[in-house]
Amino acid sequence: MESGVYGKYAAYLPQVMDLLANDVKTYNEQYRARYGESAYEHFLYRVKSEDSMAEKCSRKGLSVTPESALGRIHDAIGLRIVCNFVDDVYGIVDYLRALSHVEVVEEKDYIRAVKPNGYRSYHMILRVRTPFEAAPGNPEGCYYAEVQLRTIAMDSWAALEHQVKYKKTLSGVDLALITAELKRCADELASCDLSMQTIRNLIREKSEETT
Ligand code: 0O2
Repeated sequence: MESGVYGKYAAYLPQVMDLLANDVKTYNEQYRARYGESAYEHFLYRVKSEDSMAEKCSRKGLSVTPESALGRIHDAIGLRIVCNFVDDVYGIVDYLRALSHVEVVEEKDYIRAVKPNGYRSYHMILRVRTPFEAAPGNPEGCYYAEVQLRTIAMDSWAALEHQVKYKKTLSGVDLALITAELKRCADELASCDLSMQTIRNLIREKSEETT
């Protein structure tokens, strides 16, 4: 039965996701061997449900078809990598850019170009060459995936801001005040991320001197 928005391509999506997830895990093993610690604090990945994807296609005025879901929209596969330190985010970005079977088709550095509400994160849209049949309209064997990379601080901020944005029951609260407070928190967290990075660099320099 191929009634969902992904059609017969639904079966390939978890496999494509696992290919990419394994790349990230391989990087982490190399990083661990070098530094004795993990490159990320946690790493989540998912295939967007067919219902959510069908809703997104409709919302964007696209036909509810595999062509739209896998060719016009690029986050059927989503990976979120949450790191302890900002440099680790950029280390993983460089690694993904260098993969021979991956092409970066879009990048948004919301860490350097912070969104006005305070949102920080690094977003990449990857086109992955796979052994699987591609959806009509896509280059042969190609699937898209969205990768979001951020620090733990950025991640907890985004979760809280998401709640504020989507909670329908926030009547009676001063939304302007909450928005301003969220922005202030985002900037304070960014300042802490910077300080933590500096401390980590110092620790690493010292331990390299003594080994
Ligand atoms: P959904 O339904 O999960 O996509 P799009 O092309 O529609 O995916 P856009 O705005 O072109 O969206 O891409 P962008 O800016 O890279 O954002 C993609 C995703 O990043 C969002 O998915 C959120 O998960 C996250 N994101 C972006 N901006 C914010 C923000 O200000 N606050 C929070 N908490 N998350 C953000 P969607 O759009 O939520 O939905």
